[in-house]
Amino acid sequence: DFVINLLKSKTFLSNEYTTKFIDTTPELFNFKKRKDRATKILTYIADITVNGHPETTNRPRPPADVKPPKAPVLAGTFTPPNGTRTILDTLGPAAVVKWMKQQNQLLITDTSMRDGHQSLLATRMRSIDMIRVAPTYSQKMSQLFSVECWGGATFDVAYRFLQECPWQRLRDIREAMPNIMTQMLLRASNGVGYTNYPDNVVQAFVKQAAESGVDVFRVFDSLNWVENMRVAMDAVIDSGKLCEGTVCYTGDLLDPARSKYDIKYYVGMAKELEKAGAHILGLKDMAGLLKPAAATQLITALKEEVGLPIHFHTHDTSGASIATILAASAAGVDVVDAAMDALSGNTSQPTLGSIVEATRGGERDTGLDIAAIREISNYWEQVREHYRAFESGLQSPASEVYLHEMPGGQFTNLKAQARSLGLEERWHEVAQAYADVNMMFGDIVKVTPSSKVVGDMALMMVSQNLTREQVEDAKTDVVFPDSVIDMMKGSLGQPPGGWPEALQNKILKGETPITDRPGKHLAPVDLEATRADLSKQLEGKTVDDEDLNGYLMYPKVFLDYMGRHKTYGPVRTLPTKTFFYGMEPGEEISAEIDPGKTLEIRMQAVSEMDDKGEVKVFFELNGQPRTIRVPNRA
Ligand code: BTN
Ligand code: 3PY
Ligand code: ZN
Repeated sequence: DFVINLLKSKTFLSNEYTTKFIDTTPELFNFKKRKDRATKILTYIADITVNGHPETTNRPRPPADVKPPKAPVLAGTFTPPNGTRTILDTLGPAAVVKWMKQQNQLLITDTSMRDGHQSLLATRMRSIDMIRVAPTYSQKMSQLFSVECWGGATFDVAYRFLQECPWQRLRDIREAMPNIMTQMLLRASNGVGYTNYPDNVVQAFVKQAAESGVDVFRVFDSLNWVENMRVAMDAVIDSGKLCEGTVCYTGDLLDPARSKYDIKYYVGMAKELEKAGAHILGLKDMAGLLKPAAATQLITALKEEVGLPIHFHTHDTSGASIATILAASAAGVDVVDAAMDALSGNTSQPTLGSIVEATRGGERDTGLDIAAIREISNYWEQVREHYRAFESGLQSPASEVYLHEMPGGQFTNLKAQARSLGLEERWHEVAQAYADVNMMFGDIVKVTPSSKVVGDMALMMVSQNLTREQVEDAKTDVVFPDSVIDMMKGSLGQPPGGWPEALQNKILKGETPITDRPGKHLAPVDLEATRADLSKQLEGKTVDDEDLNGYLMYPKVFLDYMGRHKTYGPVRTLPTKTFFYGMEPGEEISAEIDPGKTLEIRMQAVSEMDDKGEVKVFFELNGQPRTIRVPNRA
C-alpha cells in the first residue's frame, strides 16, 4: 500500500510520465490495431515474465523475498526550506559563488543518483527509485550544496537499457526537490557521448539541460584541453546556470618521476578555466589517485593562486579517499562529493555519513543531519538489493588503482568486457597493460572518452599477447582499434605536449592528424531540418526540443527507444522488480501512468505454451480480467 500512497503523493512524477508524442497522439497507430497504454504495459510484463529481461538473464538475482523499497515517510505538507537553488533562482550564479565563499562548513554534493550507481551498479538505477526519495532530500537535506543526478553515462543508459526518457527523470527530480541545486556531468565537446559533436549540438544540448532542470554543470575535457571546453562552458554561462570548469587529476603529484602533471600544470589549467569564465573550479579525481599529502599541496596552491571556490570529486577505489577528503577539507576546499553510505565506497564516492561524522564538532562541521542521512541511506540499501544483477562482485578496495589509474566508472565495466572476451583470469595483466598503454600514449588523462580508448587498446594487447615494445616497434604489424586510430587523428583533441610522434605515425600510416579543435571541422547541424526528418521517421509526430536533443546525441539509441516505447508504453512507472523480472502468479502491483491514473495489476496465471509457441498470461487490470499472448522465446 505504501506504493499507492507514494504514487499519490505530490512528489511522484506530477509531470507527464511518458514520452509525450506517442502517448498523446493515438492516431499514430491507426495503421494497426491501436493498443492502449495499459495493454502495452501488460504486454511488457507478460513478455518479461515469460522470457526474462535480457539485461538480467544469467546474473545474480535479488533475494527471493525482496520488498519494494520504502521511502521515508514525510509529514503531510511542507514548504521546502531554502537551499542553494533558492539563491541561484533569486540572485543568480554570482550570488551562489559569493555565498560559497562566506561558508565555513565543508559543503557536500550527494552523488548517489549519478556517479554512485554509475560506479557500483553499471548506471542501471531507474528514475522511479530516485524520484521517490527526492522529497526527503528536499525536506531533510536542504543544506546540501547539490545533488548530482544527471549526465555522464546516465543519459544513454536511460534510453538504451532502462527504456525511459532521461529528460523526464531530470524534470521529475527537479520538481520533487525544488530547493537544492541539481548537478550534471558534461564531457564538454563530447556532450554526454563518446565523441566530439558539432558546436551547435553541444550548445543546444546545454540550453535544453538548463531548461529541463540542471543548475550546476561540471564541464571537463577528457584530455584536459581547455581549448576544447570553451564552447560548452560558454553555453552554460549563457544559460544563467553555474559553470564548474574542471581540471582532471591524474598521475601522482608526489612522484618526481611523473613530473608532467605537477602543481604548476594544475594551477596553470585552473587559471585558464578561471579566465574562461568558470564560476567554480572542479577538481575531478576520477580514478581516486589524489593522495592525502598531495591534496594538501594541491588545494593549498589552488586556493592561493585561483579566486574560485573549489569542488573536489574523488573515488574510493583505494579505500583511502576519506583521508584525502579530510586533507582537502583542512586545506580549505569548499565542496566535496560523497555518496550516501549504501551507495558509497569501492569504485564509488567516499561515504557521506562518515564525512559528516569525521568533521563533526570541528571547524568544517557540515551541519548535515546524520539521522536523516541514515534514513535516506537505509532507503538506498533497499533499492540496491533490486540491482544485484549489476553488482560487480568487487570484494574490497585495492591499492592496484595506483598502478592502472582506471576511473571508478570504468573499472567494473572494463572488467566485464574482459570477462566477455574470456580474459577474466588475466585481469591483472589487463591492469598492467592499461598502465603500459597510458605511458605509450604519453601519460594522458584517462576519463571518458579517452579512458575507453586506453581500455580498448589494453584489451587488444592482452588478447593478442602483444607487448608495449612490439606495439611501438615500427617493423611489427599491429591492427589498432578504431578508437585508437581516431584519437591519434586528433578527434578527441590534444593532450598536453601532443601525442608521441613515432607511435602516432605508425598508427596513422602517413595520414596527417588535426591539431586544432575537432569542432572546427564539424559542420553545424541544421536543427530544424533534423527535427523535420526525425518527425518523418516517427510517422509525422511533432518533435519537441528534448527529443530532438536526445536524437542528436544518440540517433540510433533514441530511435530504438522510441520503437520499444510504441510497443511497451510507459514501463518507467513499473516497480523495479517487475521491470527486470516480471510478476509471479498472485502478485499485485500498481503503476501510476498519469497523475491520478493508476493501473492496479494482478497477475493470475501463466498458461502452457501452445502449438504456435505462444503463452497466455492472465491478469486482472483494475479488477477486470485481461489475457495477453506473448511468444515464448526462451
Ligand atoms: C532492453 O532492451 O534492454 C530494455 C527494453 C526491454 C526490451 C524488451 S524486454 C522483452 C523483449 N525481449 C527483448 O529482448 N527485448 C524486449
Ligand atoms: C563520465 O564521464 O561518465 C564519468 O563519470 C567520468 O568520470
Ligand atoms: Zn566520478
